[in-house]
Amino acid sequence: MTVTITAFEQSPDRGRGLARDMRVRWALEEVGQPYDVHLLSFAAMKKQAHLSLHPFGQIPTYEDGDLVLFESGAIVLHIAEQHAGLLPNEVGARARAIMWMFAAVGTVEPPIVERSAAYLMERDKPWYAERLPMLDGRVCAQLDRLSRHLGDAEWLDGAFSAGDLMMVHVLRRLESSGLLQDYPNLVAYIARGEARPAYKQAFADQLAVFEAASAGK
Ligand code: GTB
Repeated sequence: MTVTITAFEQSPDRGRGLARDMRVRWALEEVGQPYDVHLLSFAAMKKQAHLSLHPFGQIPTYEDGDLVLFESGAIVLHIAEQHAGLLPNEVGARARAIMWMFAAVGTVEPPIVERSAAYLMERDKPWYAERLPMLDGRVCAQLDRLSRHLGDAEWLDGAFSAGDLMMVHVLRRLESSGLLQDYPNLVAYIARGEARPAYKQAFADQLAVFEAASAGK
């Protein structure tokens, strides 16, 4: 049975690999699992056919036979549990890798998403300029701590894991923010993630979707 995931028919990030299907694609590439992609418009995401897979009407989803999952973190964890390569075998190291996945989506990502949402929805509002330093401050508080933890290490806890995969992708959303420049070790950490062959393949595949959709317009 082939795994099928869902992704944007035409991603609003214009193929920069920032939408969350990228995490799932990257994880599948890391473990060598082939997959199909079902592309969806915003309208299709809110139709019953997709809501029956994802109650919040979003991407990505993951289908493998009878198993249907949503939430990129849960999907990546499932992939990592099914295949070797993304989680260590030793119980403690495995628990810590999963802990970093949660840290990525539960601690580092929320202020980044809040900042992006404010830019998208409030940047023409009179309060935006006043609010931005507070949003930046919340993001940087987490970057300070993460940067201090990472130090000169290659990855967050020993070998590359699903925790790094999630964290690198979360941080990538800041690439055009200007906030990463004060954290050269985080910039290098992201670059190490992006240099992985599995990342490159996943990135190329999602970019090809965007380019094909743009060419067909
Ligand atoms: N917590 C869920 C998960 O991790 O899977 C969040 C899923 C989610 O937010 N999905 C978004 C979605 O389906 C796409 S990734 N949105 C459509 C909707 O809600 O109607 C979020 C995203 C979108 C666009 C950019 N971008 O343009 O840079 C980045 C990230």
